[in-house]
Amino acid sequence: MTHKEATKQSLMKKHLTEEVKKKLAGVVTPSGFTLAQAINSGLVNEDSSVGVYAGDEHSYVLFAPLFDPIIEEYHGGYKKEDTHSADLDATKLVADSVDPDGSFVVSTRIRVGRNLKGIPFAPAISAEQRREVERRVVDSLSKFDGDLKGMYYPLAGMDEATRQQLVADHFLFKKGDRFLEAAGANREWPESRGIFHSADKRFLVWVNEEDELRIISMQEGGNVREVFSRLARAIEMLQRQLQFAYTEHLGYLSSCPTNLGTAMRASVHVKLPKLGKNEAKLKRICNELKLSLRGIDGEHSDSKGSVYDISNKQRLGISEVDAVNLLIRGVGTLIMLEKCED
Ligand code: ADP
Ligand code: IOM
Repeated sequence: MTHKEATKQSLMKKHLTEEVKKKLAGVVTPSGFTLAQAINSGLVNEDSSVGVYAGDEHSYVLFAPLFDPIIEEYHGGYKKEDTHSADLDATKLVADSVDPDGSFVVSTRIRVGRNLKGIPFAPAISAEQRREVERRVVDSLSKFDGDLKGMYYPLAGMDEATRQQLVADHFLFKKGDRFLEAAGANREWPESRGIFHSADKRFLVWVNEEDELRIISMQEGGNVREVFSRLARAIEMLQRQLQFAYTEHLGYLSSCPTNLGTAMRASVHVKLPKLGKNEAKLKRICNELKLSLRGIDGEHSDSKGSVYDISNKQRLGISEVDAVNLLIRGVGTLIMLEKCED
């Protein structure tokens, strides 16, 4: 089953009623972002799962009649009056590894999204603001040392073979993503986009993709405690230098409502040859475990060689520790089921 075959109606289409359309017609945020821009990605891409983007932090307030029900449905019933809190204490994880036998998990990756306070998000940012984001982020990263020390590689001027290799090795974002294109997030490509990474590529930061920062920790195998600890250290270092868009209700603000709150996606690439024979059933099991199923090349891709990307679905109203513990337990269950299949 391909990604496109598996997609149902987007949350945007489900919640964009005639009443909501009427209420939001003519609403414009201070950065000039409109409802038409917010929903364009979902209208152009029939296989969107959510289909809506925020242009700035005001979008979540001004377009609340559309965003609130989407947020509630995606993030496990999260309500208007709920508040979000963080917990990045790696000692609270329930295990060191998602795969103690080391037979199923190929690699583990945890990323968080962040946007700078007061600057519009990718769909509404100007070229000058994007340059400012790049300058401030790269300046902060240049102060990192030890295992987090690295170099920034701007996309503009990067040779095509290097770029393609970084994408193929799962380190770099894709070029020309059609969902981001329709959201207006690919304007002036590739200006002010790039990737920072440490020498061993276990710590990486994407600059100016779907969010202004994607802070990433990854490594081969299943040692999730190591991955999480490295990420927590990096976030703490960046937080000392940069102020991120944040509210008590929505946590860290992101351009896509799926990434609010922790803005964290903790994932494993896991080999499931037996369960993978029935992808519809595997997807149902993942849903029950509150996990998302993706293909091997990121969102909207298909599995290759029975390797799947499994991650926490909910990111808001749950702490970072809880999100990763949910992954540890869920992947444990999947591995157990895989072993039981004949
Ligand atoms: P995001 O994780 O930022 O939401 P994607 O789903 O598009 O974005 O994934 C970005 C890249 O990270 C893709 O190349 C994907 O294969 C890679 N990736 C995700 N999880 C893992 C993992 N556990 N191990 C290795 N690569 C991974
Ligand atoms: N995060 C975003 N890329 N995605 C949820 C798009 C979609 O399928 O709607």
